[in-house]
Amino acid sequence: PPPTLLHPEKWCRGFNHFISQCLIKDFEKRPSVTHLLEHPFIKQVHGKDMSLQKQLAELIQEQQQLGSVAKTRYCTSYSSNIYYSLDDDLVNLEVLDEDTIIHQLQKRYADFQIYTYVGDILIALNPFQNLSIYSPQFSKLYHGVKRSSNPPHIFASADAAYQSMVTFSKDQCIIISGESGAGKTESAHLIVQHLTFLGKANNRALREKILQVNPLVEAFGNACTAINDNSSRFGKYLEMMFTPTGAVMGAKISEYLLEKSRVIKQAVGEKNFHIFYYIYAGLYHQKKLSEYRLPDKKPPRYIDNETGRVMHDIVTKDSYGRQFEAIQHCFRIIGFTDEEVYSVYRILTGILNTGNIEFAAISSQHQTDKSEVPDPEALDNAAALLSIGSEELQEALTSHCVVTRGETIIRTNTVDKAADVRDAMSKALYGRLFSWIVNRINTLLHNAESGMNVGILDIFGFENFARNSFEQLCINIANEQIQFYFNQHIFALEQMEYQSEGIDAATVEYEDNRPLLDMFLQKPMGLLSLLDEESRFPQATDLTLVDKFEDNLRCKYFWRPKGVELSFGIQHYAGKVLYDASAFLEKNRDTLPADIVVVLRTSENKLLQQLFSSPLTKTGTFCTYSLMDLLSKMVVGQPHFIRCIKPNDDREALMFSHERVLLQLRYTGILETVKIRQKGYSHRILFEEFVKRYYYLAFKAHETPLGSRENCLAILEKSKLDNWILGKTKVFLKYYHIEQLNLFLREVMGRVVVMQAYIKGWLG
Ligand code: AOV
Ligand code: MG
Repeated sequence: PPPTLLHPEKWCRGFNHFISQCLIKDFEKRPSVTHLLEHPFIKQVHGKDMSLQKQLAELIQEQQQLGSVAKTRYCTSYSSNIYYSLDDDLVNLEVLDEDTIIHQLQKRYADFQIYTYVGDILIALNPFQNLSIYSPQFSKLYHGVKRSSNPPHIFASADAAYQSMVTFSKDQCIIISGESGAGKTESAHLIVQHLTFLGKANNRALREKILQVNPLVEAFGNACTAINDNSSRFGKYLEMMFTPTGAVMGAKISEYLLEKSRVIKQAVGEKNFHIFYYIYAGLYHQKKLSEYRLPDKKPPRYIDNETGRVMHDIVTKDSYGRQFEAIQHCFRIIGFTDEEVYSVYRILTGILNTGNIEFAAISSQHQTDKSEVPDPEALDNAAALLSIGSEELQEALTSHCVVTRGETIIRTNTVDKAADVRDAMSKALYGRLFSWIVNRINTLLHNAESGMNVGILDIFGFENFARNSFEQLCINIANEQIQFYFNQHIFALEQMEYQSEGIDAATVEYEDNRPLLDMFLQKPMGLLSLLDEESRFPQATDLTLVDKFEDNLRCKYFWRPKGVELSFGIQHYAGKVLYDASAFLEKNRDTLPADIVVVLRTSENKLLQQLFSSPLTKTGTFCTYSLMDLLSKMVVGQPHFIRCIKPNDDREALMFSHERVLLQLRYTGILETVKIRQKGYSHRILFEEFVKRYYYLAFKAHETPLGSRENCLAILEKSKLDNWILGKTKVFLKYYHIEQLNLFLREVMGRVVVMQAYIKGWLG
């Protein structure tokens, strides 16, 4: 059949690149459609089919508009045609050294080209300004086209994962890494945005819901830190589920290691989780503070880290208030009931009031370790909001039961102990509320039908502050594991397979962080095991913990600085970090006294009851478990990597710190990645799988060829690719082969479909 039978839209897309090259440069100004129709090229193409001509003309116009609408030079390059630029991919560099790579990235950054490929991996430099390259027009550009038709873009990576999922019915996962503030969370948002566009669900409501998930979860899980105003304080794995034909049908999130300690205390210059400010400001502006028993002159202690600052912001700026409205909107769209939302607000404000409970010592002759609540106001407020008895709460805060030899004895708490119990309660309330919200979203967005998914991993980035505590250690170990996972996929697995398949491919040396991970994770002598062990001794102190580390971790990655007792250093893959071990044991134990649980279970608030109905989590080891869980999830799907890079520490647009970028390129192993992508074969497919996937290219549709070496060879030869290798059981392909093969496949399949329609129509 003549090619005109292909769907015109598809046809145009396929020729996108060609059209831009041939045509756009012929039109200096934006031409009208009639003007375009006069162009000899269009006249010549399908001279008789006017509707196709018109579509073509419109397509060109659309492309032109992109150019003129966009303000930055980056965008203009879209219309200035020649899209295939060798600069787009570092693998094309002839000279491979740090200087050349960095120079290339710097040049592109100055030109607003924040994205660059390293083969199939995307490097994303944080632009620290809004670029107009994420509009619906751009979504259209990155939809099932060849990667080289457009400049590198995060949408192209989302598209690659999506196409790969649809073509091979296989789950995918996109792993976004980079240090704190490098742009992981923004990238994750953009991917979700583009995937919802690609997986056009007929169900608009569902699409809307999915788009609200990130803003809602991040209001509860993100906070302002010294590095990033919207720093993720938890790890998030968002799976978008699709039908076999690729329509969005649901979503699911998993959360890891929420930094609960932030609820009760924040470092200087940092803040609590966003939601607390939103709710306080929202209620302030709605004049509802008294309903939630919050003072209107001075914000609660938990959010008043820099005295006066928050109140000033709330009164003078309304942004927090507006955010509160946005969150209410998110809850509604996703499908939370009014009752549930009301319960959430009561728990949040209950936590704020809990933080204001103060204790004083009662000293009598006999008992010096007894405490009381001298001013009952905050206590009563907290109890009222949590729908529990005020006396019972006071009791649970100031005393605890001990069972010895079958007898229950009540012991009193000192002032410090009571304050610790209070804070532990706030942390537990918030942590469980957060998990409940996540689970509730999953129930609301879940779809029982089986399908495929694209998962997006966005965790907290590597951190190195002036003071680093237990939380930084957990965060940095998680990043260490992601780096290991990257190394495994990019270097280790690849090289192992060359050997076992008898292929002689040059080995690329890379920095393996396995020994460091072993130091953390090995049982029973790894750092985390030692920490858990020490957490089980009631007599242990943070000092005995550091001593234990020093005695057992005898390797070059660990050291103990002289003169500072509670401190120890770790040489992470991303740099040296000095940790302060104060409160490590307490944070790892993360215990909540049973007395508090008993009281909270009596709550008349159904949601709160539910939060504490499940058995208490085990103490310790939570860090290890969550990390393992995170990795096992990722290993399932086919990975796509996005490496975010922070061009400067001042969050300045257009500023490119040579030194900072170089450091990140070094520790992420970008130079080695470029080398292995240049020399290596990133795709290794079993003969059988290869034939199953691509037999269309060399065999007839009704044939079922064997998954043999010869048949693979036939397919490869027919598709006229070069530079591939056949191993003993696998076909070894370069990253770009996959795109070429998939394009051929789509073309052939398209032809088959058209042919069928044609014959059907002809017969019919
Ligand atoms: P992170 O997720 O990597 O840090 P974010 O995604 O929160 O970093 O990015 C930090 C800030 O950089 C954002 O708030 C934006 O202001 C800016 N930014 C990042 N990417 C873009 C972009 N594509 N366009 C415009 N601005 C951007 V952390 O969560 O701290 O590890 O724990
Ligand atoms: Mg983030």
